Amino acid sequence: MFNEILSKAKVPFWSTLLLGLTCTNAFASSSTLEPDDFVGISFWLISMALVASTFFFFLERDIVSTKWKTSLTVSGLVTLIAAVHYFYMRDVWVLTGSTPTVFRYIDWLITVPLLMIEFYLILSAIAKVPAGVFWRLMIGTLVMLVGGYLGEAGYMAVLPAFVIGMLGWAFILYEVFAGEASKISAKSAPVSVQKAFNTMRWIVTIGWAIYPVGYYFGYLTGQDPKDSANLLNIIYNLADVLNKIAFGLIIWNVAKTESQATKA
Ligand SMILES: *C/C=C(C)/C=C/C=C(C)/C=C/C1=C(C)CCCC1(C)C
Repeated sequence: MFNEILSKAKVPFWSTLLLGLTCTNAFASSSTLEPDDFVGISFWLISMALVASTFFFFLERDIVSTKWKTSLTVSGLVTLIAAVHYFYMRDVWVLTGSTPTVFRYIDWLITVPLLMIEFYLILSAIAKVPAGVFWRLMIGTLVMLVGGYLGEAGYMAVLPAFVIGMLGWAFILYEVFAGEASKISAKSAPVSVQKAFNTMRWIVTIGWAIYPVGYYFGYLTGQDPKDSANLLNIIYNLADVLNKIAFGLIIWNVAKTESQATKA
């Protein structure tokens, strides 16, 4: 009987179950959240928005055609991984009032490469993409994050670390605006995919620019450390909403539109 249930249950069932279990973690602690701790409140809000987005992306896999399913899976994984890290980050912040740098960077180290994979997938759904595109996006990501971490965790002076991070990001921007990835999109993609690709690269430009702004206000203004920590975390949190949830919604939108177009 159990086997029968196992074989009949579809993917959304399993992901929903898994998420349900994950959510129990969300209620685990942080009982000391103060009504005037706005940074703490933002951690809470975003944790929940990330959980809801994960449900949404996994369930919506059902309505798109096969070649788009992986993209939605990856979007859901990004918000799932971030949700779990937000539970931990929220606790560090609420309980100690300090910046949860390690959890933040572990999260980024997994989710930023996944977002880069989305670029690759969205192009792969319509054209053959050389592996070099993928590797260049990965290298840029690593340089950017290692630079940032060395600065934020105190292994290096904050300014040179910032410069290293900026160089990694510049390398990614070059690839998506002028490199091979952009040429493939311009040459072979249908209009809706080109539009999505275009929006995604503006997210990587404008949306991602919010992070170095956060770093600047967190470490480079010479202000009171408590104010700097507040600003740093609120700016990073807002940036995550845009770059994880909105980014996923753009992909969901193009996947849905393209699936309907090819069905008709
Ligand atoms: C879901 C998380 C995302 C999309 C995180 C993105 C993070 C960045 C774009 C970080 C960029 C940084 C620089 C460009 C300069 C150095 C400091 C960083 C690491 C904050």
